[in-house]
Amino acid sequence: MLAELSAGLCAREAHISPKFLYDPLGSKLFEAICELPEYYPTRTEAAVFERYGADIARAAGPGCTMIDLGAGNCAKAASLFPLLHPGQYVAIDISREFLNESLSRLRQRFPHIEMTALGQDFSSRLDLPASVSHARRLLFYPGSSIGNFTPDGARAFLKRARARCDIDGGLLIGIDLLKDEDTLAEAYDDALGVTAAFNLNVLRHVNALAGADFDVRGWRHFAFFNRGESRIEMHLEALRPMTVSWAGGSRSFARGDRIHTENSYKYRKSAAVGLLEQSGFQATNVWTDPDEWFAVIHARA
Ligand code: AVI
Repeated sequence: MLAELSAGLCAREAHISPKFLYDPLGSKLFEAICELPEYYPTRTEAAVFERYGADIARAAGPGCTMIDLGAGNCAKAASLFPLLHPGQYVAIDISREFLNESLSRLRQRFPHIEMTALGQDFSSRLDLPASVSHARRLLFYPGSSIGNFTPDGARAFLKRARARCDIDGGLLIGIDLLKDEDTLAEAYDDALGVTAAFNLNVLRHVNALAGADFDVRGWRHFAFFNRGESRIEMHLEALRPMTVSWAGGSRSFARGDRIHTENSYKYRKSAAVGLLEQSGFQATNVWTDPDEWFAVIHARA
């Protein structure tokens, strides 16, 4: 982790992997982002689940083994339990502690579903223990988290995930679609500054992880839509010249220098389907909201 952080901070274009945005406070700030009026993806995806729940359940088939990639508070999966009736639910996220809290609440509401929590950075490797049934594995990857990979990274990730399914397996994924740039820009730079706090918090996390001495007040949140790459980019911009040190390294930043912290790719509907097919999946259904802002796709493995 230290080597990864150090390499990113020393790179010609300094960067910090977006996975470091999610310490306990970062996860809470992300939950708050999902409540913001500007951040349309969460509510738009929820509306698609709500409207097409019965169709989604038909496509997924009954009694699946639901594997939730990046489960967080498990709320999205839980909202689908009454429709999908999974036989087993496997919640995977970086923080197992957070998952255990969520699962203990869910076990009371759904005592007939066997539930397992796995603390794993599944973005680089997906290991499922032998206790996870092979029957009808349904990979559940909502929230357009796939957008935080580059398209190449997304294909590599999807191929690895698909390799964990047998022929009766599938994928239920949420993908954010390309839309007008003002809507996109506001979603990543809200009026309350919650996204700014989420982004700046990565510096506190890096201070804790790498013994760094970032002064959070010396940086500002900067997000914009990069049209050529079809992605929102989040950066942190230095407000004054400074030198930052961490265990095993240091770097000087001039005023205006940036650290790239996240990409969030936005796909056209056809490109979203293409991404799945290039990864070996066969899309069976694409559901969207009436404005086509967000797509939920079911694909066979
Ligand atoms: C988790 N991920 C899909 C979010 C996104 O929209 O890319 C993370 C996020 N970054 C800023 N706001 C939300």
